[in-house]
Amino acid sequence: MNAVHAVAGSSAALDVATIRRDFPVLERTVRGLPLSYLDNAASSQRPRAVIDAMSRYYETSHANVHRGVHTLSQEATDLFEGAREKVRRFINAKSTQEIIFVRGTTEAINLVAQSYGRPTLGPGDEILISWLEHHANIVPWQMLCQQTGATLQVAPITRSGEVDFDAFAALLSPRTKLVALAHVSNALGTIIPVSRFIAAARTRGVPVLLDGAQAVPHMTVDVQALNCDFYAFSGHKMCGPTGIGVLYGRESLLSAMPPWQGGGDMILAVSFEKTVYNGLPYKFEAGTPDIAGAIGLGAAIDYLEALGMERIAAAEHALLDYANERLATVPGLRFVGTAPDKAAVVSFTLDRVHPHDLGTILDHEGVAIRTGHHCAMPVMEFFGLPATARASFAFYNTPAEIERLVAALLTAREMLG
Ligand code: 7TS
Repeated sequence: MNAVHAVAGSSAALDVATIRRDFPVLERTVRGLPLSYLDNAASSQRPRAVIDAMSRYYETSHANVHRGVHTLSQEATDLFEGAREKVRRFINAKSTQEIIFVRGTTEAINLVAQSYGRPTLGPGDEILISWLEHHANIVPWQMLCQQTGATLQVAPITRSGEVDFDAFAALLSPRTKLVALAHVSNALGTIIPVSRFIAAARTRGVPVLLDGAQAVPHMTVDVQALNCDFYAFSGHKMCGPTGIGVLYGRESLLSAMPPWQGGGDMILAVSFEKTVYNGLPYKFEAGTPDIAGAIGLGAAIDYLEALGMERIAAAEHALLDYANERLATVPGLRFVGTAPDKAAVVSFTLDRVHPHDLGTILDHEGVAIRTGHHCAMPVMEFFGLPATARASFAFYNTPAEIERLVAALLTAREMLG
């Protein structure tokens, strides 16, 4: 019995010791020490159920999808489309036509920029983002601005790392043609109260894209309740494989958008005179998709759902509280990003110790954290820092791992501080 079966159906807290046995990599050592993997915001680890689902597909059912009447092709298609239905249910989209498989959050945002933004925006139009975005939610819009003559507007953040709602609302104008916001900040962990922002934009008729890369793995996401127009996320941050992600789009918008890549699967008929495009969602899925990736993502969703997103959120919140309390005892440690509502991400600096040196020393202690600008250079600039150290937790982490982080930080301080 794996951990999923052990806890399914009960309202008890997660049994982390059992859950950890579902993740083969958590059993390995690093430099002779047990691994404390605290870099989940960059990429989470995979349970055996995900690895097995992908191996089983390759071992028994691999063929190309949507194009063969033979048994293997039909099996592969059923598994692939079954995964799409799991994604739809997981984020409560109305229809599988609204679920586009892409490589990840980055590709999803680029798709919207090029397929929604490029034909509709022109000089004088504005795209409104915030100061705490990941580069994936900045650069595609800058490229779009260069292509169309539109301009990028940026809503400021506060010292605690929250998006300033009043400033955001003041930046909304008849020129605003699209709002693109993180649901959860990767560099600071801030949970943005997106409903408020979405309501403000939508009353002015402005569509909203949410970058959900850091939200979907850690909380219940319901795209209909959010009432957003686009929602992007990545499989590899939610216990699924790399190379697969999702763009949710409101059907009325997706149907009006032209395809962004041409090729097989996205067409109904091709002649040299004219090509008739396929319907949704295939119009946006040119070429052979990442079939195994989608199947693995479906298995990851099964795994997370069996644990229960609410229990996952509660477990991670307890880890965040514990980390905040314990890290506050480390002399010279300064938290960066102190919003009251946060996902389990802690960014910090340590006096007189460069984050990169810190990362290296921690690795020698078997503790994996991320150091650097976290692909959010404007956030670093805002706080006047070149980099931070960032510990980010998943439901399989333990207080003992946080103790090891604290001990390793004290060691680093002794060596370098
Ligand atoms: N948006 C956010 C909020 C992210 O955290 C990331 C990845 C992306 C977009 C891009 O996702 P991808 O799967 O397309 O690469 N964030 C991180 C991070 O924090 N450390 O490494 C990658």
